Amino acid sequence: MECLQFALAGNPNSGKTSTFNQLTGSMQSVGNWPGVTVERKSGNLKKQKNITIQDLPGIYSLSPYTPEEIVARDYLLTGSPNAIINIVDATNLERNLYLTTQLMETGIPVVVGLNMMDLIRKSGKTINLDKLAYGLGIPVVSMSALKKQGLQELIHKSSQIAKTFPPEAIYPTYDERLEAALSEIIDVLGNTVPPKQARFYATKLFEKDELATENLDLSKIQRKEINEIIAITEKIFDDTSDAILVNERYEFISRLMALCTISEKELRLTIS
Ligand code: GDP
Ligand code: K
Ligand code: MG
Repeated sequence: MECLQFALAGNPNSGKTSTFNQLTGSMQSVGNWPGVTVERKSGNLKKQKNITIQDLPGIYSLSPYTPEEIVARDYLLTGSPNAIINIVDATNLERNLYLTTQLMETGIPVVVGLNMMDLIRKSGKTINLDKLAYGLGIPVVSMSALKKQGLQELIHKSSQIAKTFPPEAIYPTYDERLEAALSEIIDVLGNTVPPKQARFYATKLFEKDELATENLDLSKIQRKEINEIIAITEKIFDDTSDAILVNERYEFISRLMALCTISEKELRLTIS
């Protein structure tokens, strides 16, 4: 039987541990990530022993500012999981999706587990899952780790996407002027990075992420060309590169939110 490894990623308090415990039961092994005192937990599925779940520390982004972010990012770039299960707190959708955009850029297939849906139902709010999935371009599964709902579907979708993921990675697209800069950086990178991770490294180099710059063995000419691309784009946007990217991520997310959520006010207007 084929062995699959899924990484569980999400913001702190999104419900990762609850999901992990439901999926693996007592089949867990606990330790530390190398070099840091961040807890490392992995386990096999209760029902499908060939599937291993790697719990990652709770994070808000893949910018390596905290030990948790470094651990999660290193694992995603070098541990080659077959899929990422991104646990998203549906009651904090907008904020949680910020990490989702970055997870998608790693080139690893992502499934969103839209958790806490029991609370959404109770609140009377609605999230259109089809539209959210359409806008993201990846599967979204409605779930509640607390009520043990949606977990089988989550695993089913993850196994599916791990096996059928198209060769072209799916990731959010931004303003065409930023897209132009990113594809120029990808051209400059050439075969310096694995093709699937080119988008990830292009965004990180664009935002002048020091760890990415250190990790890559770029020539002087490559560095110079990338710096020129960044400088021109900063001029065009009249903003710093890291701010450009953050803004574009939030623009993408607010378009998504407009697509998939209906405010209670709008709902009342349509009813009355
Ligand atoms: P983690 O920080 O991502 O590992 O999140 P936890 O699994 O520790 O969950 C954070 C809190 O949210 C805990 O109090 C959980 O009981 C609660 N929680 C997790 N999933 C759900 C859910 O689907 N519905 C509700 N109502 N609460 C949940
Ligand atoms: K917690
Ligand atoms: Mg936890």
